[in-house]
Amino acid sequence: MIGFPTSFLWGAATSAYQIEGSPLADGAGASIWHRFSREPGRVVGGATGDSACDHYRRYREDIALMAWLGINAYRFSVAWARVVPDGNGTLNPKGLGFYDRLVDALLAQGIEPMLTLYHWDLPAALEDRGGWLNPDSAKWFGDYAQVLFQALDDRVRLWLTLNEPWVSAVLGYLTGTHAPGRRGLREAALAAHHLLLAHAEAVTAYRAVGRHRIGIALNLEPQYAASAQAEDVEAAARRHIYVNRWFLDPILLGRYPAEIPQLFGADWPRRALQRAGLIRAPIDFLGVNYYSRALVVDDPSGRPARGRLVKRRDAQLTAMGWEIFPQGLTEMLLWIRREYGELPVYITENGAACNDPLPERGRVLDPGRARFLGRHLIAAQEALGRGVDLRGYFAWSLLDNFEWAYGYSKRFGLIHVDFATQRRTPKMSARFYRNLICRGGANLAIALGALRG
Ligand code: GBH
Repeated sequence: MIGFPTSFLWGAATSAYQIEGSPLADGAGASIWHRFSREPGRVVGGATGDSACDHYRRYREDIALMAWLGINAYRFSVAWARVVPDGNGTLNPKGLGFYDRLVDALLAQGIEPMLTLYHWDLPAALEDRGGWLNPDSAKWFGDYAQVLFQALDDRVRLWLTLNEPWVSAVLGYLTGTHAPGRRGLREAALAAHHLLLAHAEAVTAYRAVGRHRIGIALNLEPQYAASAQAEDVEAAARRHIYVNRWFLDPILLGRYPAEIPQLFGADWPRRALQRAGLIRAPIDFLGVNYYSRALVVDDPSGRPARGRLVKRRDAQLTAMGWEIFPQGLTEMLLWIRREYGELPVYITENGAACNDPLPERGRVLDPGRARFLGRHLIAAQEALGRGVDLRGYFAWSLLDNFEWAYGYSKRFGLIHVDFATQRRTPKMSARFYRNLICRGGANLAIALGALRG
């Protein structure tokens, strides 16, 4: 099996609202997650990101941990409302200053920053103007992106426009489980469309002023039929279009899959879409967030793809209930190349929630997470060997953090965080990853085999 290239990026990822805390510090505006988490019943235990990992104040300590871990890249996101408190309008230099110092501190440790412009924390002031349902939202995002390009493109060489716009649209506007908590099929389709236009707006702006590379991070999930029955096979095919192609096709091919308007039926906002038109703005690389696969059965009541997810009885699940399925990562990477052609790819997120034991004598034994990472890295290596232009891997997440609607009840970190004291303890999985990075990914299978517990 071929090894990882020497230029490979070994990274870890986080996002602003999930780790920073101090959401209103230094003149920042509130975000939709700041608001949403305050609504009763939205987040497990009524948790908010008010403190989270206190990274806003402890970023230097966290960068020291990154240096110990040996990662040569770090993916983080910028809180839009820190930089532009009203979302569109006056710049807040203090908010921008935080990211300016963060980038400098990363570079001083030889860590390549990968910056996500939007990881779900829309300024609340923009939500008051309709949020992603407002056709002006693409322009708002483009203006905000410009500010960051101008401030940081001299030092940031890897940019991502949006994180998982599918999740923003579906969980935020269809199921209502994420901010802003709306529930309408038509709204989800419209929000998705404006998110895509926002992405294109930022990419187009980047071509005028940027000197490096820009892409987008998508949640991609292979869809398997739960049985060989034609109904289930067709349901899986519909969900594949809904989960994977809905965003990939417009971004890479400049048009929606023909089946998408059919899936949404009367809720497809045809008039609005016709007037807006779709912009295809070629990206420099694709970010793939991979966690699991889906097993699908036909279900006429499932909106909009008329499918429902099931679990195999013998499936290995993480603490999120997501099946551990590394082979799906190889298949997804190969499918992307087959379908859309040669394209540089980064795995921008991959990780597992586990029921970790509490730290004991400075140790946290999480062999399940170490095994998860190792097995997915083998799957990544397999794709590399089969010609995929894979440039890097970012473990989700550097730290235990605010897991959206699950609050602090789910832990994804390589590093344990005691949220009462903010004490950090690297887990066994962090040591596993550290040793692996140190060897440049060599002897992966042997390291995996040596894991106990
Ligand atoms: C990522 O999204 C986020 O980027 C990150 O912020 C978060 O902390 C991390 O994962 C862990 O949750 O059953 O059809 O609704 C999660 C990606 C996409 C994975 C939707 C589960 C379920 C598909 N998720 N997917 S469906």
